[in-house]
Amino acid sequence: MTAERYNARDAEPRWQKIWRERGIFRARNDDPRPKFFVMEMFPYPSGRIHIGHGRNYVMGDVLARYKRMRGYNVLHPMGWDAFGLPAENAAIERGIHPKEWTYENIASMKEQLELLGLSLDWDREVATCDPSYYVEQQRIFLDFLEAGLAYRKESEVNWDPIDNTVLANEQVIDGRGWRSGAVVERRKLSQWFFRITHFAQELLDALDTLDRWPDRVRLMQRNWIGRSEGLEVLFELSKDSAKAAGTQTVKVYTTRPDTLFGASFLALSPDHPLATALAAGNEKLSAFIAECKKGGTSAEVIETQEKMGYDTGLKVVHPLDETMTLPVYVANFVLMDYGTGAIFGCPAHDQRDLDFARKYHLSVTPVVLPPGADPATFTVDDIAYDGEGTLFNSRFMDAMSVEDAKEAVARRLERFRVDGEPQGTRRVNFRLRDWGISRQRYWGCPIPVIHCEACGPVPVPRDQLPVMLPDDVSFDRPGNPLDRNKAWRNVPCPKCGAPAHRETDTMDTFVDSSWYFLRYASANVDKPLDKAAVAHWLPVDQYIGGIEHAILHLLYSRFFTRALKACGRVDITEPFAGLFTQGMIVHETYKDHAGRWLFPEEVKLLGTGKAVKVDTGEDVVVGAPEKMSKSKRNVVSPEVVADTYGVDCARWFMLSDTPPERDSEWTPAGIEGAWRFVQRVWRLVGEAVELGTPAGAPMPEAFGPEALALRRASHGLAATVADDVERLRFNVAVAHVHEFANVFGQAVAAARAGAADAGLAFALREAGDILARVVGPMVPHLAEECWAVLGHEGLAAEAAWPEADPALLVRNTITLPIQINGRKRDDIEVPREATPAEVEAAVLAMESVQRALDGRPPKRIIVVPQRIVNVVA
Ligand code: ANZ
Ligand code: ZN
Repeated sequence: MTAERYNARDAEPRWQKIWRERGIFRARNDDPRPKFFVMEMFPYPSGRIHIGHGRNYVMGDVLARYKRMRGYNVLHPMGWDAFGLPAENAAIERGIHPKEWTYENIASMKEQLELLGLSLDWDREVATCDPSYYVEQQRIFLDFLEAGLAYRKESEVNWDPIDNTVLANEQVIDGRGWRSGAVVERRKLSQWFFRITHFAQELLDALDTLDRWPDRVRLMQRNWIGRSEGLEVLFELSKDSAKAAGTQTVKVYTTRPDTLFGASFLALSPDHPLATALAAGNEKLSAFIAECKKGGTSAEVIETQEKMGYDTGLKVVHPLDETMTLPVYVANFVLMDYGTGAIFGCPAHDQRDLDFARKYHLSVTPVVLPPGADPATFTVDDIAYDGEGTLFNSRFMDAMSVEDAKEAVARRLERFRVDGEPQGTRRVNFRLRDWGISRQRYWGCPIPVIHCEACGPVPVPRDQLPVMLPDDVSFDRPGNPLDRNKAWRNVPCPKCGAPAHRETDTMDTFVDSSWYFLRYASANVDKPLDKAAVAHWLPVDQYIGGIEHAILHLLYSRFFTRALKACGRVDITEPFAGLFTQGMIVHETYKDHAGRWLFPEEVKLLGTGKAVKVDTGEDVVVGAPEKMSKSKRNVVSPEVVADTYGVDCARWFMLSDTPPERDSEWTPAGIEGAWRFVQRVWRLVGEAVELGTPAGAPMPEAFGPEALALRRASHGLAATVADDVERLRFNVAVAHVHEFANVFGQAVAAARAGAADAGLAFALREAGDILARVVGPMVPHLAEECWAVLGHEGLAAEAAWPEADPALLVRNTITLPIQINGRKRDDIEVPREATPAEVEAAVLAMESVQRALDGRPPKRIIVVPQRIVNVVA
């Protein structure tokens, strides 16, 4: 008989070795079976992983293993998002070279991932910092450049005036440089951009086709792309102002032309050409504009900073009433790169405008009346009204709806002419900006361009790619070490041969992650972007990752496939057919009295919410469960779990109880429950071996009730877990396995009690065979061990998913007794999920009930769900 206990510590490494040696997770491009491409977002090699990182990999792995058993040619690859700032920080703080730091982390994290028993094709592993990866990225850059999809323009960066260096947004903390503490300024630099806006409408429209993406993610993308339909309106400067300004008109963009009679000012962006022109002779205004540029470039900074304005003294004429004029301000909340860089402000109906108006004592005239409000008394105090309503205080628009008023103004202003131009022009705008990819950093993919004084930016000839990152760099001074590396930087111009210099900016690391899934498909180093291989594997059937990437990464990837298609490099448009965003793993936090965070293994839980330190017995402060993170030490390492319980327990636990999209709490009780379950499966399979028929025994002619019940449950399990896994309802699959284990246990007890006929023996063996395979994707090591004791030759990982016999699929019905006037008269079989009303109707239609009622309607009928039906005649 089988060993008493399942010994995961012995079994897990043994099976992992066998999987590795037989290379069973390697995917071949020429495999004739239908393909299935599943991947999880690749990790940043930051150090070591904890169990909180593992959940999405395990989910992807369950699907990969399941699909393999279903006969698919599965591609389940892994790689490393290996460029980025933390490697440079390690270099600065600890003097270790970014490359060394990164590759060491990759090595140890790879070991940890292997420990989790993931069925990955490591032959296709990529690290984005490897020249064999980024050489193709440089070719792609040149393709984009040739196609006009990459270009150069001036743009703002965060500038640290003490360290004299450009900062990444995450290096700006509360408006100050992370190292120097200096107030960060905005500076203009010439930078590289990808023209993602070229695809704005398409990226938006195609969201409708992504029906296997969460609605939430699609909505976030839709808002990010931010299509809006509005009107460009020309405001004429008053005569004196026009003379002072040297221009006749200012063009604004508005999505609310209906509120024009509520306008109380015009505002220009500090970067608006008119503001620049006015500042030329005006020290105060230049100082104000300089002030606006403090605090960094991130959207967050710009949106939350206090509204500031400068009154230029200029006046514009109201386009619908030439007797009215409005003051013109320069204001910090108007962005130059949206619309026209100028707005009209309507304080009653826009919060920013209202804040601004209150600060500068401008009038607030409501023009949209909320439903049910009284026009005589309605006012706006400190909350602008941006809802629907009826126009008032608006002359020809009075009593119109917002929609109708927008149309009425647009029609009117389209007809008016200013200098021969229509005063109003309908315009569609997108919030989406072109993607600035230049980073003034060392640890990134070099941009393959050489700057020549005579020729301008010249692409590096393709036969000179890759432009390799130099290894000899120092981080002893702030700034980008590539700028200081003369030997690398100074090169002759490829065009004219004159002395020139390399582009020292590197690419945003989001570029690296925008096409790695294509690289997985083309695993051949000589053909890193193989059209045929991409056509074979793409789109990714199931992509799994965190919601934090819902916008940028996914949008950039969707842009990349389109841009590559435009360059003739691939034939696909959408990269990810299915997307799933998993919840996080959370864990309690522990602190000692000195306020130091403690690791869970330093803490002994006493139940009742109390805990003490293992070594000193000192009380520990237990905090609420939070996302596992290194900084709070509330992490569990895969090694510790593997050593104590085995990774199958960890896998089982991560899949249990909580729906996969929700956060799940890691608890000692939970992992112990998983351990007991693993042992239980092992025992049940052992019983099946002992009490069941040998492998391959013929099926008996007939089955008794116990055998039939078990067979129905086994086949039902195969069908329902298949369905659960297909829909990524892993917690439901786990619940179904638990239910089945109970039925299995009862059958074993019956067999032990003497009911062991040939039919039951067959059913027990079948149950063991089915159970071992059904749990295989979730607890793969245990499954192998079970499969082996059941006497099978091959690997469970390569076994076929058990086909459920339709004849045995139990219908999901229940039988309810029917009482009439307190006496049981009959039974009724109804679907388990039938509503009381449905049950009632079915009962009343029964012949026996109709007879008992003798043609009269019942006085009362009471359905006790799942229990009984009482009819009072
Ligand atoms: C007048 C107005 C009245 C506006 C009102 C809103 C409410 P979306 O929908 O996102 O496209 N706007 C236009 N260009 C701007 C810029 N460069 N920087 C900052 N704000 C700008 O937003 C369009 C609205 O945002 C426009 O409509 C404009 O303010 C403002 F009751 O015009 B609105
Ligand atoms: Zn040149």
